[in-house]
Amino acid sequence: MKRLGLLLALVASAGALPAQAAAPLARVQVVAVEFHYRLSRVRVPAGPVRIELANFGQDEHNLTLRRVGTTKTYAVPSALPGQRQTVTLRLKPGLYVLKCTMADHAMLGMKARLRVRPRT
Ligand SMILES: [Cu+2]
Repeated sequence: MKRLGLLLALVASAGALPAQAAAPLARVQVVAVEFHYRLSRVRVPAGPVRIELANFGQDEHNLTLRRVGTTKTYAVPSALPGQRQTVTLRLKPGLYVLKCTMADHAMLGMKARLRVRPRT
């Protein structure tokens, strides 16, 4: 009986460790209409971020993200009117520029900024 108690204590403490170490998931919703984005928030902590593109417009829209000073571009697949697309990215601290790459949408105003701040 003593051994069972010890075993249960070990299992309980082992199970608690990963939960403390994992960074919580941040979420951002980006609503797309002609021709701008509306973000649910403009700042998120670094780490895993779930981005949902919700197309409330009448044209097809997509979303790309690029951290200022870098060349890597993350892409959220395009969404038809009424559709949503979701991706989960692991973002480093910095300023990200969001753009729609459909036709001339970015030039017409489909641009936004997202600040990813260091996790404290
Ligand atoms: Cu667009």
